[in-house]
Amino acid sequence: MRILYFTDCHLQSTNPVSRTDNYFEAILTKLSEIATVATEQRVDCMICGGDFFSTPSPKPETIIRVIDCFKDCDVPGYAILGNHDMFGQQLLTSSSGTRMVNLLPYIDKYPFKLIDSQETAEEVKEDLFRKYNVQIDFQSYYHGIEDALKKYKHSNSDCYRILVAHANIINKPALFPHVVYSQLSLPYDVVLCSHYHDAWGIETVWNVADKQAKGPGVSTTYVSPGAMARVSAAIGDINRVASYVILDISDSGGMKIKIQPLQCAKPGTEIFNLTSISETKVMASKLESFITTLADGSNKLRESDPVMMLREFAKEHNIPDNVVAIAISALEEHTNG
Ligand SMILES: [Mn+2]
Repeated sequence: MRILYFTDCHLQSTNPVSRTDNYFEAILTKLSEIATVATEQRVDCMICGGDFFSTPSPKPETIIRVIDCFKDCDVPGYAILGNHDMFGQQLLTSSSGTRMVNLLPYIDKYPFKLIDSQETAEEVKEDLFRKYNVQIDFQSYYHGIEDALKKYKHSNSDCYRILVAHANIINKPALFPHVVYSQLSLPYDVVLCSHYHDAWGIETVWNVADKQAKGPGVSTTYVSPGAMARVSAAIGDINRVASYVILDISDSGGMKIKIQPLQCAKPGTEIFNLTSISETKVMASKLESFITTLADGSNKLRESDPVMMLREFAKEHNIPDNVVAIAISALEEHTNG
């Protein structure tokens, strides 16, 4: 069985401030390439790990363009919902039924079946998967998903099990809610990662001592291709090559996993406004040194109101309000010890 996996396309019709190219068209070109690869490589299905859109209310013309990208592709698609696909991290409900994402299951030509299961992973029981002795559990995003994943318990099974969950499943601890590979005790053979945009690559954790062993459950392979979208102009986004995964489970039980770069993805240096990034860095370092001066407080500054001084400094240097707010909270944190 061959599966094409990609995640976090963050399709939106407006251009992120840091991008200099046409972001909308760039993502659609990537989706067209996904459709072509799926057809040419004759994969059995495509899976998207969530955050297909940047909003739960994409415009109708955005939906039409997505349908258009996949019009010549008859490979079945499945997608879970990421935090960007929903409002208030809530399941699709009738009260939120006016959002465009809620209408997608009713559009025959929409190329992805949405699996909105949140609090427990839902096994999608399709003949396609059973034929290959593969079980795929899908779990859309919800608040607290990472903590819940740490408590997952499953019975053993003799089929290959794959988890697709929109959560920060990462390979080392971080400051945001997350679960690291070693905290998961799962019977999954493959975990397809999403949500966290950086790419960690492919890492196998062995569940048995014998590393030559083969068959379901002997190891868990975490596959992190990174987000297909590059929105933020953070270093990770500038350096990352947008990629997808080809997962191949052979009838004899062998598994091959490859992360493939998208041919159409341009280098980060060609799509971001690097001047604005360096200006932001200079601004941030100016603010940082000013905060240090205030926090040291070894002179008459101690007698003054540091927040007021910071505001004056920001005004003088045209520093945006959101940056000032971060600086003030950092200053208060520092002052309060
Ligand atoms: Mn996300």
